Amino acid sequence: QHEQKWWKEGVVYQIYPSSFKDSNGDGIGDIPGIIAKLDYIRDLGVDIIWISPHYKSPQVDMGYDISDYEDIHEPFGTLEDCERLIQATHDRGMRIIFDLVINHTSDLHPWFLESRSSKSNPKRDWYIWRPAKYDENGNRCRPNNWRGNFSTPAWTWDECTHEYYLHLYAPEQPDLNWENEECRRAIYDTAIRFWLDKGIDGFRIDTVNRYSKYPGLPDAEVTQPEEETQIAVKYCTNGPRIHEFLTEINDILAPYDVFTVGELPCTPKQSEVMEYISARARQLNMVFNFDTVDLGTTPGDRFRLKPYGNGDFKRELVKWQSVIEDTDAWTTVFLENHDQGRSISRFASDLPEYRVQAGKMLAMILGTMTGTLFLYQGQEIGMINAPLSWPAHEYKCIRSVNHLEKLRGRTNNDPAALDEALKTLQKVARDHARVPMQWDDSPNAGFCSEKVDPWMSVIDSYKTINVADQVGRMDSVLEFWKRILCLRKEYKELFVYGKFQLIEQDNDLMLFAKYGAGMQSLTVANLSSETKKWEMPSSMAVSDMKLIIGNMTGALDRLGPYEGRVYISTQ
Ligand code: TEU
Ligand code: CA
Repeated sequence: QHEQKWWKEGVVYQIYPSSFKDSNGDGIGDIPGIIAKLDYIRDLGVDIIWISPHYKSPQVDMGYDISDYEDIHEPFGTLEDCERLIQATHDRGMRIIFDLVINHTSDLHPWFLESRSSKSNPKRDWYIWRPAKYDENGNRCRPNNWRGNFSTPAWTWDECTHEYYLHLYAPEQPDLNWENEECRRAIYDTAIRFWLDKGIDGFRIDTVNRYSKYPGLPDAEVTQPEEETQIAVKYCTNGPRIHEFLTEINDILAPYDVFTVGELPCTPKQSEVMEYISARARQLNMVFNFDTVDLGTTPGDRFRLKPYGNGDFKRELVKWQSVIEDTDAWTTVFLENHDQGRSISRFASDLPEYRVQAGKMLAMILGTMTGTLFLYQGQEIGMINAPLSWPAHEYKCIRSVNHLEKLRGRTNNDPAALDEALKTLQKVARDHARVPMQWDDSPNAGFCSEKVDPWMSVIDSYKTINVADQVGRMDSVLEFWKRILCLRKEYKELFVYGKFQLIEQDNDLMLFAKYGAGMQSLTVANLSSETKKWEMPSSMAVSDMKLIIGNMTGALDRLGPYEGRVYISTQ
């Protein structure tokens, strides 16, 4: 049994500041807006909030491009507002964690401005600079063939000093050189210690496995010969020094009662993940594995979709449940964040006749799984993706915009190709999570004043899917989530810390048992729109298994479309 900790049993709620709540009528969410909604969040049953980057930033990648770690993005508020937020969260008995984005900075960070100013600048080596290569015809070439995460080459030529710099994301997000010790120390002081001393309770660590690059930065294998650059995941993920760096970070955190959750993209291998999450290894308290949310996409090429089924969904979702069983590692449970389409749309059905059911069904699965549970703003009311009719210009995320631009260039603006791309974006674009939070059915969904345009369009579904409609209405997704979170706390030995066992019946049915503190539970869920027969596993006595929550009232031995139930036996 795992040792009990506040950060294991606490439910985390992620807030995307730009899109949560605008308090001053400029169409952009802000910190006072978050403060105004803290009671709403607490009433949900949330224990910890995680704020996506609120730091000073030119917002090329929505704040994941930081130009000052110790200051606040102006439209979000001031440093005092931020201190008030920390205080107000604590006053309500909740905790708060911040995003730690230290693989790269903004190209407008003073460190990079200095670094790029001359080859002899003391901060030159704080970023990754390389001279050009030349081909046989004397043409200038990039140092290697890597492609960044947003469809563009990973190197940008700098006219000032005539060298290239590396960026795994946008050109405006130059990668810091973690090999440089002075640079690391500066990161620790400003991005980490500064905020720990302001009393925050931990960090969500952005793209945590990419600080250490493969020595020599070799060319990646050519897997897409039609492309000018290649997927370089292997050479910039889980590099040789990463655990040394994380040990340094851990030494800083050790005196504080805080926790870390690291983002671990492109790392499906169990042995590799264990090096990050085993408690003995003292690296991170837990990580986000991407196995489930990356389903249907290609590693390193988000918009190359491939088909998958409910069998794959189940396999990936439960993968880390069994891994933590016999080890000293801890894990996370989540289906949404600011980089993902909405879970109802991706993994169930957002058709009007099914979406409420589906949202509750997913809540029962997630709410009874072992690990720290993370919810993303809007998930609690069952928000869904923007519709297929959404025009290209509504997509604002740099990854979507670059993808469309590249495709237009390559296909000579072929409308059929654009249609195809929009279909892909409608499933997996990050934009679906970034539209304004749907508070009520007034014209801007209660996110901002009706007199301004929100920075990103609201999606029409706000008229039927919104907080005001759901609060206090017992059949709503929101009230359902509240009940689930209560049950999760009431039976935490079972739902948070329990031993997990998957039970196979129909491919479209997800059944799992949990065991803990002498109790057992059974979660059953129909992942399809067809009615399915199921059976109580023979190891469980039907008479002992009490139904504690469900989203339909049908026949005992069959499950309607997206129906789910949770049974429990306390004997
Ligand atoms: O994302 C890191 C990252 O690599 C993801 O794009 C990941 O591959 C994907 O979500 C897998 O499903 C983080 C932030 O979450 C993202 O918003 C930033 O754009 C990125 O880092 C750069 O800071
Ligand atoms: Ca505002």
